Amino acid sequence: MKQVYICFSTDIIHNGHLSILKKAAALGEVTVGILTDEVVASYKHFPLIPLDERIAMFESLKYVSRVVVQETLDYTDVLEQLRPDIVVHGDDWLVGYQANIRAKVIATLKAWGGELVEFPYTHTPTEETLSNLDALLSLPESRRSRLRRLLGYKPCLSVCEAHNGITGLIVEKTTVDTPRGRKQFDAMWVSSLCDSTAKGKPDIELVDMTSRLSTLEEIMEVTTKPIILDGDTGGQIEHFIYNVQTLERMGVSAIIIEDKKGLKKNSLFGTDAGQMQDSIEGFCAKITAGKNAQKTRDFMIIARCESLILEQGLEDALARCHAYVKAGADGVMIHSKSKTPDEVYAFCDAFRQVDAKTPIIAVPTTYNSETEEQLSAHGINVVIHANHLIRSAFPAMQATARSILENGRSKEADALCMSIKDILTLLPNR
Ligand code: SPV
Ligand code: MG
Repeated sequence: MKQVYICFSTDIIHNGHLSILKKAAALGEVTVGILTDEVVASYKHFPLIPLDERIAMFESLKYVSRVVVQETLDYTDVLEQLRPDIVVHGDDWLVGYQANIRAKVIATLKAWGGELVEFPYTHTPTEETLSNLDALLSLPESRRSRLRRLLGYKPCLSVCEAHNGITGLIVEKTTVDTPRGRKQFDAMWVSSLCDSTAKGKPDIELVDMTSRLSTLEEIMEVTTKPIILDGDTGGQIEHFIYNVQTLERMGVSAIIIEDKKGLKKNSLFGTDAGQMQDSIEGFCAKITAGKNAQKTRDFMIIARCESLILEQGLEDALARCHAYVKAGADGVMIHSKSKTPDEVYAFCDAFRQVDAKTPIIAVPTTYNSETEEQLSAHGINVVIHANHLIRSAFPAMQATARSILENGRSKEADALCMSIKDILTLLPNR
């Protein structure tokens, strides 16, 4: 009997899947490959159904003899292991980013005389309806837990700032095809700097929580990715515990609070701003109160250490972060305004000798020569690109405003703008 291989990433099995499986079974004994959660999340969306349940779903089908895990979008490794006679696929991968994958399948199969059999891809009404299930990803229960789940299987998450609906959509939808596969952001950072700047205000906890929550609402209405809120100092403990519960209820995945007190100013001012660090005991009490207040297991409270910003040294940063983890913090963010990554790497290397698993978060605004890959090699699990959408938008908007003033008309500014047609069709009607 011929050996047939077919790969799936779907959360739900509908008629179209059953029909192609039936055709595959008519060709021989069918092995189904299931893409891992990580691979599905990287090229499509976060899977609603986790890998082990998707495996069980396919194992129970009469057309399927066995199920294996396919660990990359590229078929080469799995095909070389299984050496099937036939690979089955719909004919929907002739163009687009999958065309390369298809070409490699054909080349790999050649080595043992295998063939690719493609069946016409049929869009069914059921499939259309089920694709709306993506909307479930934005529900609080589903969205909230996703940051923890991503941290569970991805060594390093890439996070970008969003400060309103449109920037949320940019973080949600932007994808790039790289030689190593499709890439997209894993989560959004709702920065205090960007949220304040977008409202024309300084980053001093002047934009109050009610206003921050309305920014979150605006972003959450149009996106599905997990959200990390920059919670500044977390405020008074008595207020913090209420805010934790509100954020949880909304479906925010994590809040990061920093160990400063008094009038908070942006960290990148460093020691010039005369900022005060909280005591270890004071900040630990805030973390513990927040952890005791939260109602779900999913929500994360991440402690941000300002010792390097305030030039208190590596030992102080380490002592504080270990204490914060003991007090219940689900992760530590080590911040730095240095132009090189040296002090952050020294911190990470020393921290990891004592604590192998607590997630480390970094914000490489000043040391941005480092790639996510280099940061990850030092044990950093979340890289936040904290302010880049607003910083890139501002000069673009300013140039347009100047051009209109200088020319007394907007014709010259057309070159700086997207077309009316594009802006009108940017957002699909829902
Ligand atoms: C923010 O984005 O608001 C931050 C990071 O807190 S930083 O601006 O570097 O302090
Ligand atoms: Mg901030």
